[in-house]
Amino acid sequence: MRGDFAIFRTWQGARPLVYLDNAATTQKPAVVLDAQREYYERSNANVHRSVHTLGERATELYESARERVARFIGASSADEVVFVRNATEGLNLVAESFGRLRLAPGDEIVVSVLNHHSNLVPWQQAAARTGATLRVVPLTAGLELDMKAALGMIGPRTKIVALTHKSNVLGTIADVAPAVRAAHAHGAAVVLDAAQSVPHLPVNVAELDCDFLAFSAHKMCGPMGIGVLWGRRALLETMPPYMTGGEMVREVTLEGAAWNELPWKFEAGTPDVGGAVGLAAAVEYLGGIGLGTIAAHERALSILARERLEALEDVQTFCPDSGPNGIVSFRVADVHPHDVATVLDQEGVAVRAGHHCAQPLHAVLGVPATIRASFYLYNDVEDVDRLIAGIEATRKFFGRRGRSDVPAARAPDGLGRWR
Ligand code: C6P
Repeated sequence: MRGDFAIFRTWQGARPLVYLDNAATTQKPAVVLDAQREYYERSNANVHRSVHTLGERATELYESARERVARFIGASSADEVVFVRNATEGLNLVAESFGRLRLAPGDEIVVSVLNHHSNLVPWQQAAARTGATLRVVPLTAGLELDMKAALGMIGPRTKIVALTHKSNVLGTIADVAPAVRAAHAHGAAVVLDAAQSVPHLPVNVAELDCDFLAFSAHKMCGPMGIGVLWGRRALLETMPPYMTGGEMVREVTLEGAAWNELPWKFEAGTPDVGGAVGLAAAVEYLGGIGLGTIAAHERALSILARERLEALEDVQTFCPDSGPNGIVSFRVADVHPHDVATVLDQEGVAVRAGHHCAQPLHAVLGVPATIRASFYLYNDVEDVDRLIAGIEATRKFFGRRGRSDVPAARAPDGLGRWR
């Protein structure tokens, strides 16, 4: 697949590029870049407001992209697919609009310690606005979502259950079915952050039976600047708009306005038409390979990476018992993760170091930061070799005992996984 991605040819580093920062954003294949370029060269116009040919062509491309996305995630109607800027905006939309509608003092929002800040901070804010409180589902000792604890928390006060489908740090895939059933039994809605699952696994909203699901195009070979919020029609229809202005209204007088139909009620202003076209091309590209194939490929590479990292004396990994799923976060004893990432970069290996916008999770893991290698369809076994060689270079650079000014990881916080 690497031949589809120009970045590997245009890279000018001393060594060939090994890109292992796919959880942050993925590279873009030629079909996506071509689709966007072709749109701007041949069909560019504003949508939903022009009767001229270009305007109609742009509208047709934009709306057919929505239909393509709807089919990709198993939505029953394209009207349930709202184009937003990214997963973060989709989650904020739900927290603000649905939260305003549904939450009152004494109500509870169930989140998990796996949640990315984008699926945590909006709920903290919603709770502060409405007087609701947050309940936080912990992890098991095996770094899985503690479903038993989740089921103990979901009850008559629960109005919203907002979970991470796949963790961007641990790669843990949450089997959310029991939580969905419990939430629905109590009349609560389930919001899934699918920023790391839709790009990497087959995801079907009908099978998941969730109520909202958000993801970003840029993590799935698509462009930056566009994402998707899928929502159950019955809920979206009752929700107030998130932003107001042009396009999202049916009629406006000086006294007030009536809202447009779904999904446009939630798409104020000129949308990212070129982005939607690029996203549709990305969906087509991934669909052509098969999400099951992608998931298996990444999993195999990450299992190998984890094994080889753990074979190194000074390395500890953070993976769930169910195995790494395309993501391996780790630490090299006594060397700060940013230093490791800097040495790896000099070796042509791009990884991310830090808290990955999941500070509460790192607090539970007992470390302020990790190094993260995240795989995608264009990675291969040689990339794992280069990662391991880069870690060897890091250990050599800092000496076996490493620098003394960086504190070692704290003792395991009841999770008991590391030395
Ligand atoms: N995680 C990472 O390096 P946006 O920025 O809106 O496209 O995606 C936010 C987001 C939400 N949920 C999860 C699980 C995510 O992983 C992310 C983005 C990147 O891990 C950037 S922090």
